[in-house]
Amino acid sequence: FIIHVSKGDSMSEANECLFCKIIAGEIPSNTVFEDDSTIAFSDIHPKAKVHVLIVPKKHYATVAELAQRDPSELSHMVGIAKSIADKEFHGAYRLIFNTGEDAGQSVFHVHAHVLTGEVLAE
Ligand code: DGP
Repeated sequence: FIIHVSKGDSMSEANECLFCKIIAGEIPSNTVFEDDSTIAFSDIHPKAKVHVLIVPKKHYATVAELAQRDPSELSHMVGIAKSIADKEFHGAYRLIFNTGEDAGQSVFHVHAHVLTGEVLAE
């Protein structure tokens, strides 16, 4: 059979994308926040005491694409990061968007890494 992939959906969301599967509930995750547009869950390989991934439910590959196509979602994600850090570590946190394979991006569905919960080394 033929899978029709529309322009912009380079990753077939249902079939290929790991984070789309987590959003769909097909793969379990430790969800710490969810609303209509966004989900946040614990990273499977934590690099700090609290390491959460904030993920838009709509599939965008990178933060650059998100900033162009849905800037209000990007600022919503920053607000969620702040509220997680307010709860976990008096509002101190590190927010990272790995962008491109050579910068360490391994999942091409945009996500913000929130590192918090402890004093972070440089
Ligand atoms: P990046 O390398 O920036 O694309 O980050 C991808 C992150 O996703 C990485 O820190 C590990 C995490 N990760 C990969 N697979 C899973 C999974 O199945 N569940 C969860 N919760 N996190 C995952």
